Amino acid sequence: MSATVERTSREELRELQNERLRETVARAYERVPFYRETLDETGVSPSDIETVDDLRDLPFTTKSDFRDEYPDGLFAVDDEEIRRIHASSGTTGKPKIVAYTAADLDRWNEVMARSMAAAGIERGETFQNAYDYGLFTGGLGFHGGAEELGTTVIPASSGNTQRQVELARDLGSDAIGCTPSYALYLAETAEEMGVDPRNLSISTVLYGAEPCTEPMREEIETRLDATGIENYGLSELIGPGVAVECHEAQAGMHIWEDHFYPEVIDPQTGEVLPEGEEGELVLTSLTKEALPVLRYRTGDLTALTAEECDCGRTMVRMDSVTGRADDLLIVRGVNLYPSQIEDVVLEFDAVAPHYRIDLYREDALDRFELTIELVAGFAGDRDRLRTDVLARLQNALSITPDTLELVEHGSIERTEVGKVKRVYDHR
Ligand code: DLL
Repeated sequence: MSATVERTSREELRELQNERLRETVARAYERVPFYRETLDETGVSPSDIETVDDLRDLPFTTKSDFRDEYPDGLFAVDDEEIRRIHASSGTTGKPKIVAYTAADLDRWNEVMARSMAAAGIERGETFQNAYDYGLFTGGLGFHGGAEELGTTVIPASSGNTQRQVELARDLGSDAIGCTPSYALYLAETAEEMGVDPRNLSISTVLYGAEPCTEPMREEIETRLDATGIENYGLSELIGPGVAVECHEAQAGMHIWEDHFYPEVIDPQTGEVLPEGEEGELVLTSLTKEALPVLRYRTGDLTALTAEECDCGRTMVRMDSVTGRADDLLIVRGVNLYPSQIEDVVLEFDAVAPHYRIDLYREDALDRFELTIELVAGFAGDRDRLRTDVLARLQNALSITPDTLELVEHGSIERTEVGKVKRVYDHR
């Protein structure tokens, strides 16, 4: 299916989704014992699911289902049909193993090429792929899309940052794909090498795989003098290639709804929420062969809008992920997402986009320590800055840390490979 599907009418899109959903449900029911059992238990037969509106009758699939069915209990094809395996970067417990048939890989390349084109990257340009290659879906996912689109791909993978700077400079990379924290690390490394990152030819940073607040995006755009475009995805559904911002509007990420059907639910009750309300994103794959997923609870918090976008694409848009349902920190009874803290502290020009949160329990009480980093060459009044940051936190979040440490630029460890870790819950 060509990119014209991105601008099809909502009615035509709905028809396509309904048709694909019926095939997916039938496939999952026939080939995956897990789905057969859960549907039978719920009393739903595949023929009851005629349109996407009927999805609400289906039970959710969760991360623990992936864990229980480890490694291949959710696969819907025989081993000989599988062309590739990836695994998710689970921090605890077993990784989630995911599989692709040849047709799945083709579709993945297609949605990735569409994502890169929507980001404003063009055929013939040079794309530096600094997502990690290997079991993580980022590296090979972007690689396939970049080739499909017709860019020259530099398979740099993550790490080796000085060499990445040299590659970008010497080969004239037009765009780079990486995590938002890595984009900043790259800029910092370039500066240390005496290379002004704003003078690199990179004009698009296609970032994703980690949360990124608006102040963080601004920092990336300024430091690299480039446009920051966000993309979202997860291994369980495909990898990267689920949603991306368009460069025309940069106003939320278009979900490739011809392949992934989105719902947003109240994470407590499971009830489907109306458009515009924030809740947990639930996704159903519409074309996956090896690993069809029905109503997968992503754990990611966002809101959807079907309002027309300036770019002319009709596919719904999701907001940046504000946090994961399981990132929620309950500190002295107050609900807190790390991104809320990031939003507040990065408003201060004197604060660099690096911070860490440490939580301890002492005598049955929570102890909350926040460490923030000063920008290079900070010469202002630290006590004053500390007082101002504490006041803003209290004002915005009704909580202040027990200690707020201001550290010199470069003191907080950087992440060169993989996803950044900012919260250390020692409780
Ligand atoms: O991170 C796929 C990916 C690769 C997306 C490269 C974008 C770019 P997983 O390792 O399975 O797959 O992790 C998926 O990462 O459920 C979110 O919690 C988080 N995540 C991904 N993109 C974003 C984003 C890849 N733009 C999990 N903002 C997801 C916030 C994101 N979180």
